[in-house]
Amino acid sequence: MSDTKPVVVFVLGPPGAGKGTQCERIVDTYKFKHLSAGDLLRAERNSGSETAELINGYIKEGKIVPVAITIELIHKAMEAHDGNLFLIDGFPRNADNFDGWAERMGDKVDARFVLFLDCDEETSTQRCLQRAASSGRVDDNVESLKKRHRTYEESTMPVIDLFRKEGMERRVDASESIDAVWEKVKEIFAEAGF
Ligand code: UP5
Ligand code: MG
Repeated sequence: MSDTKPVVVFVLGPPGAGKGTQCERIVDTYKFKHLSAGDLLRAERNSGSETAELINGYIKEGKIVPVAITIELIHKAMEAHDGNLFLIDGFPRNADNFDGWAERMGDKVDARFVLFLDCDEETSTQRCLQRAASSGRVDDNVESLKKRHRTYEESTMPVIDLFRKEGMERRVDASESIDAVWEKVKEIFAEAGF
């Protein structure tokens, strides 16, 4: 992490909306560091650390891992990076995440906006199921997906509403093609001066 306050853009949206896909393009074009909270948690789970089993249980059930664990992983990953631009993908996902971040990181970063990739449940479920054969994810199955969607509606949508009230939400219709979504994402990043 550099000496000036790190710039953060959050990326939120339902499971399979294309957060990771669009983040890859943002990284290539705007030189952000991509930190997917889900990827960080899966890596921690695979490391066999003392929290591994606990994390796996939450992921399988589509529940949100206790905030202290997630923030610790994000903070460590930020400190390990030299640059100043961070895309935080899939976080904050509930009120606890939102408050925990505000308390621990709020005054340490310059949070610019939230890219909200929005699409309906049917579209996002189909995308995750298509990906299931290659993803190896314990939560890419119909049962886990239903739970992930309920968690998204009950816990994450209220957080997106909070960002909207703060004027930080930038919504894109993510049900379009990857290229069409990318065109809209580029407009948002250009408008923000990146
Ligand atoms: N695809 C992408 N865009 C497309 C498009 N426009 N048209 C057609 N196809 C498109 O994309 C999913 C699939 O769709 C891919 O095959 C892609 O090619 C295709 P992807 O970019 O991977 O979507 P993404 O939104 O990143 O989906 P992901 O499954 O990663 O979203 P989730 O939010 O469900 O998963 P995440 O990894 O963030 O979290 C997983 C779990 O970790 C959570 O359920 C929770 O248990 C836990 N978690 C926490 O507890 N706390 C956190 O802070 C974060 C995660
Ligand atoms: Mg993802």
